[in-house]
Amino acid sequence: MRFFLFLFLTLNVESSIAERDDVKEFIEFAISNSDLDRDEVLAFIEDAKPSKKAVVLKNNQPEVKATWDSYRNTRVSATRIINGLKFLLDHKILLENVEKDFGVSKFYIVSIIGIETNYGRNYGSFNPLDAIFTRAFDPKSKYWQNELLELFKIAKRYNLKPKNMRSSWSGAMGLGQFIPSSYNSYGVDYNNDGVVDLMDSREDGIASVANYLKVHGWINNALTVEEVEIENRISSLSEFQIDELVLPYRINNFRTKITADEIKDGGLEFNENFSGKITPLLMHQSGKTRLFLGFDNFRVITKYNRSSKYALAVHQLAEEIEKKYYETI
Ligand SMILES: [Ca+2]
Repeated sequence: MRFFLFLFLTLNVESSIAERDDVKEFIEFAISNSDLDRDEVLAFIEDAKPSKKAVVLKNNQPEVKATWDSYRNTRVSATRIINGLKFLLDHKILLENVEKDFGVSKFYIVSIIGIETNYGRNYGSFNPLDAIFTRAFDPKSKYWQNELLELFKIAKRYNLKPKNMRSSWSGAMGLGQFIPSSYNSYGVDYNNDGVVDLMDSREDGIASVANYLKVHGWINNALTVEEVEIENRISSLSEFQIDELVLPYRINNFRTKITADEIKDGGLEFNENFSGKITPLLMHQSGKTRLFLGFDNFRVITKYNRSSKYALAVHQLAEEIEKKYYETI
C-alpha cells in the first residue's frame, strides 16, 4: 500500500507541468494546429524541464554586446580557417554535388557550418525540448510556442525523442543549427533515406544549409561583400566614434539597402562603382576602420541569423577558407 501511494505521488509531481495554465493553453493550441492528438502532445510536454541557464544565455547574446574585432576574432580564427579547409577536403565530393544542385558556394556552406557548430564538433549542451520550452514560456512567446509545436511535429514525423536530441540554448539543432520551423521548411533528405536528419547525416546537414540560402535568394558568383578604400578621416575613427557618426542612412544595419551613389553622397566616399542595392558596413577591424559593402547575398546570410556582424563574419571566413583551398589543391 505504501509503495502504491509513493508511486502515485511521484507521477503526480512529474505531470504537474501540464497542469500550468499557460501550458494548458499551449496544449489546446498544439492539438488544433497539428495532427498530434492530446496524448502525443502530453507525452512530449511532460518530459520538458525549464532551463534557468538558457534564460541567462539568452540575455548575453554576443551579436549585441561584442565589438566587431572581438566578435570576428572568435569566429574567423586561424584554427577555424584550417578546420574549415579540412572539413571541405573531407567532404569535397559531397560539397561539390551540393554546390551544383543548389547553386550555392561550398565556401559559404562550410563557413556557416564552421561558425554554427565548429564543423559539427559542437551541437550545443542543451536538448531542444527544454531549450524551446524555456523560450516559449519564460517569458511567454507565441513565436517560440509555435517552434515548440514544430519540434513535436519533427519528433512525430521521424520518430525522434526531443529530450535525447542536442541543441543550443536557443533550440537550434544539427550541423547548420536549424530551429524547428526551419528544419521543417528547409531541411533536405539528401541521402534519400526518408528522414531529414540534421544531427547524424552529413549529406542532409550540408544540403539543408545550401537549401536555406538558395530559398532565400542566394545567387552564386554574385558579389557578397566588397571592401573599398576610404579617406583617412573615416578610416581613423574608433569603434566608439563610428557609433557617434551622423549620416543620412543607418550603417551596419542589414535593413539599409541603398545605391553606391547614395552612400557616397551621404559622406562615405569611395572610387568604385557598383550597381544594385548595398548595405554599408563601417567596421573597426585590426586597428583601422574599414568600409565593407554588403550586396544581395550578404542580406541572404542575414536571413540565417539576423545580424550584420554574423553575415560579415561568414563572408570573411568563407573568403579565408577559399584562399587556403586554392593554395592547397
Ligand atoms: Ca536523410
